[in-house]
Amino acid sequence: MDIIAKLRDVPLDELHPNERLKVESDYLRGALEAGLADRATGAVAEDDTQLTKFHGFYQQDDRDLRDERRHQKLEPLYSFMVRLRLPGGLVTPAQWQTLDDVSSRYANGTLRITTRQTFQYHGVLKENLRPHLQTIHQAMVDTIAACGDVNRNVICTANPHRSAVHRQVYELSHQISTRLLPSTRAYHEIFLGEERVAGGAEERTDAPAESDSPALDPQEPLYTRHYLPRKFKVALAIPPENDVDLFAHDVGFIADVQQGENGEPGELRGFTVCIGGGMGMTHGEPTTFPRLSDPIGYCTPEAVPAVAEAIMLVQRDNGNRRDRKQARLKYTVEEMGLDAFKAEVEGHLGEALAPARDYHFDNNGDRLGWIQGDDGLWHYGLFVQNGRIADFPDGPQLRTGLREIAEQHDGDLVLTTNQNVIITQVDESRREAIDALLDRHRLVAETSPLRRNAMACVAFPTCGLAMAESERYLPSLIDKLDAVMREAGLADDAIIMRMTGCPNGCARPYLAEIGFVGKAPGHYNLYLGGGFSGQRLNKLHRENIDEATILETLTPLIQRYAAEREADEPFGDFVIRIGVINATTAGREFHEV
Ligand code: SRM
Ligand code: SF4
Repeated sequence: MDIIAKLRDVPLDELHPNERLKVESDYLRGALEAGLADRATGAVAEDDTQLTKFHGFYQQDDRDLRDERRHQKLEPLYSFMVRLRLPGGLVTPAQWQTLDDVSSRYANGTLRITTRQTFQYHGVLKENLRPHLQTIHQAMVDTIAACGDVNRNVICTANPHRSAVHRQVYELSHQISTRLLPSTRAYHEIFLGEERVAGGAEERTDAPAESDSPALDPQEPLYTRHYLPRKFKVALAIPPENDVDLFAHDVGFIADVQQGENGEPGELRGFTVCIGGGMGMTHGEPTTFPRLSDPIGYCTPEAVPAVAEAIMLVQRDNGNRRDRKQARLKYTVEEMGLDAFKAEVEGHLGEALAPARDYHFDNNGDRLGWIQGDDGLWHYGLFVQNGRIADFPDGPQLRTGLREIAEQHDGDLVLTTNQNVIITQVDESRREAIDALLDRHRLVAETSPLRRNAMACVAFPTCGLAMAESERYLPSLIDKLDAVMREAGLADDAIIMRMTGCPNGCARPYLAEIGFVGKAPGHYNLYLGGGFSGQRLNKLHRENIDEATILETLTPLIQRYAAEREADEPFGDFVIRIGVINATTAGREFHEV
């Protein structure tokens, strides 16, 4: 039964209030036009704060200044976070220069690489939203569906220029993104000045010629005016690299590649399809939990966009629309069972998926430094601490340096899901020049493997959900843990460490060997035992601890790891083997000791 049939007899009042907002929004227009014109406030209307998400931006206020503004009887200092849709993370040098320009013209002068391979801007004032979106539109970049209850930025193993298979997988990320775009013209009308066509939204011009889905709603054929119950995320990975953390997403496609010479990928044969991953949970609510996706079958490369669409339609029609905390696809899978979900997917496809195939991942990091692609060109993976591209006083001049590289180099720049950037397509003869630029702007600092493998989410001061610091705090905690690692003789070892300011899991902390999740200012839950290649969730070890207790807890464990580990044994496996923590084998058992 489709969504319209299912929801026809259910009064909207029985569903989550956001469901009414979507249905009554006139296909995501709401009162945004009037809200943008209202100069009396830096905010938009309350209801519209939900709708802006579908267009790629969030209303926020500076949390550092909240109390001061309240005392001064001023409204909070509202601004917007703007997130780009950038499937596969590729930015041309010309686009980079435009994106860099707008960061100082309309935002806070920094660019933030996200854990989903795109850029975010912070501090965009309401009056600057239109000029911001119009400028990036001229560079062929948009923010459509970057947030909201729709398919989000599609991510894939980084760098299409590394091999023919990387290119094919990157192109699939674009095909999925285009196919699953909402059809409404609201974005073009409200932000880009397009005239509204009488009668409402037009059919999208980039829609696939033969969509497999029934046209339930001519204005919004895939989503209908109900859109999805919740966000929906797709990732594609090329083993042995699991840089995208494949199992953390609603849908994951694992490339099945016939190995070529020198271990580089050869021919792309198809994809194992996984469903039901997700990270978010709520402290103290055991019915919410992170979950890793499960394989449900295998498909050809050509079938990938249709399979992604079919899975999205099953989630659209079966996801929980009463309780947003239970609305992600991972809970739909738990509720329906994997087999029933799969059967509905196959119903949409009109054929059965082939059996899933074996795969092998051996890491979930990025390949930093110089590597050579299969066409002989070189690619430089540059570490960017927590993805923040800025000029740091006494530190790397990341913004200026990368800007200069974009001006002087004609290869693309590719963002990674570990918040780094790859300078691609460098000819042997140009390597020295790039090295000189990296040096001049101090872009390549001496960093430990611990730091290079760490990620933190944004958290304070912009994130409205943060309970503790993350991006602004993790670097100093790593200074201290680096010292512990050095003293233990582990200066050259990598342990995957991640931090978030709340349990929503934006830096995928439940996949880390050591995960910190904010509980209150200065206090974190400490999780241990994640898999080194993103194949196993971790588990709670200590609750609500401060920095002193973090160091007291981790120092002896790191020392024991140095003394007792087996050859090539990752830290996450070690803490399980010595009985410090039990392995988490299924999301629903995440909270069990
Ligand atoms: Fe996230 C909400 C930042 C990746 C799970 N996330 C937010 C918001 C928008 C806060 C809010 O709702 O008010 C954060 C904005 C902070 C700011 O000031 O910029 C935010 N999420 C981020 C980013 C920027 C973190 C980063 O440091 O890079 C990432 C942007 C990704 C992108 O480009 O699209 C980001 N968020 C993730 C991921 C990782 C991923 O997708 O691979 C997750 C976990 C995976 C998942 O979805 O299960 C994630 N974010 C959440 C959740 C919890 C969702 C859930 O199922 O419970 C929320 C809260 C919500 O949706 O209600 C959230
Ligand atoms: Fe904000 Fe929490 Fe996401 Fe961090 S994990 S960006 S604190 S929502």
